[in-house]
Amino acid sequence: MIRIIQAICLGVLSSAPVQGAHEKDSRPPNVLMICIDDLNDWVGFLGGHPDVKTPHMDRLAEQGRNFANAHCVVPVCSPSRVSVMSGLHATTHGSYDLGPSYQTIKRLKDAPCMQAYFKEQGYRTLSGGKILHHGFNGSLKDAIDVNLGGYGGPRPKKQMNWPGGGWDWGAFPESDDEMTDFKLAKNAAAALKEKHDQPFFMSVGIFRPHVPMFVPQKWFDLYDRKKIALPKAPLADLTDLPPNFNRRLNIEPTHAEVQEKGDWRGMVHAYLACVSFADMCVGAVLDGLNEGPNKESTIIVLWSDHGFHLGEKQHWAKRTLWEESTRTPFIIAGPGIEKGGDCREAVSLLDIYPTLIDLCGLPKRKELDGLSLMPQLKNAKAARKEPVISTSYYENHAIRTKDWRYIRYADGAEELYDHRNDPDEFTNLAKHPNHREMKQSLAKWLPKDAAPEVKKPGDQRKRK
Ligand SMILES: [Ca+2]
Ligand SMILES: [Ca+2]
Repeated sequence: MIRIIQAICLGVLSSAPVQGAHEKDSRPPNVLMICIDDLNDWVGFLGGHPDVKTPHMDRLAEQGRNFANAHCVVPVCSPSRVSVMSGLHATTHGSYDLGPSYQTIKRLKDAPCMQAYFKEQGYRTLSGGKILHHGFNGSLKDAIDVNLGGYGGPRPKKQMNWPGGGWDWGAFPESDDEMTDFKLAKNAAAALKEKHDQPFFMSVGIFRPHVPMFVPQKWFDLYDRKKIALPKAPLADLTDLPPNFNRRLNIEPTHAEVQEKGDWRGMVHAYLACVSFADMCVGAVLDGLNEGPNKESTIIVLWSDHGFHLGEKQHWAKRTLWEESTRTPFIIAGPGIEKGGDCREAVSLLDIYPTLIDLCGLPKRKELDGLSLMPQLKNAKAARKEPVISTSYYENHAIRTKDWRYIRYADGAEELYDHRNDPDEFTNLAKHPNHREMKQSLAKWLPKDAAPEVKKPGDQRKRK
């Protein structure tokens, strides 16, 4: 019986490209969601670094739609993930920093996370690694049927290359088999090789390249330390920036600290090594899918929670409203989805939830803030009706369209970049009279009634 239902499902999917709604009584497609922590555009299919090696993700991008201009909601782990999973913008739910968990945010009390919604619709949910920063606990506990494993580790007993804290890096441990991410990938692959009596929603959260940047030596050996390109970070780039952006709240090292205490080239090398290791883990998960019975009936979505600076604009890590912080890899592939053809329209990670609802033919949820990307899956050049809004801390926003980025900070300071000829965002055009109209048209999209910040109990730090 199951085989018959699957056969019907395969027929429907293979003959109906990007159909969306499945016919009544047929089985909807499975979902395999892979998210990667702190992975910026240093992947082959986005061209963010000339030396990076990511063959597995590159192949996936070729097999589906590569959203080459995708941006996070908030450029830091927890609120980015809360936004993706709730389908609601930070300006709706009010979490702008690491503090509160999904379960404790009042505005999300009646907002089912994606896994819970799919489960409600008859899906079996499997999940492992880092999906929500604080995990599926409390009221979210029932959202997950099968736990595929945790994340993090292992770490060496002594610091290797950084004086102290979480920013250490180096060749450790000996083998991939000791890596938590690889164990998770193997668990996911094994589950993907099985037949499932229900449609499934599997989420796999790979932790590297998040710091500490430890992976086995062989991943460092993929790159020639002396020859790898360093990011462009001219000091002169800073002269046209407003001086105000939250640098005092930044918990990451400054570029000056990295150069003084550490080893810029070594850390770029370590990040590249971690990206290639994460890519191998993605490959292991996809091998499991390809070798099992679910290949033809599973939608794949891959994304990262935000970008990552490695010295650009003299900055490290995330939390800024520049391209390095907000741009993320984002691919949708699977049965019926057109192969190849990059989408250059600006899209948001918020769009994942409504798009998966449409691809799986589930009842729509009108309260979601994102837009379904069905038009862009059918036609890579289809315009998204609205620009994408990224927010970092309360009332600081970036508006991104296909060609422009406009930033407005809480104190009114502005930046404007033309991506057609300035992909590095070196030249701030905000004060240029020729671009006043463009600036005004983008400013119209600034959120007008952003939710006040929800803080973790006891967190009294001021956010302005
Ligand atoms: Ca992250
Ligand atoms: Ca500049």
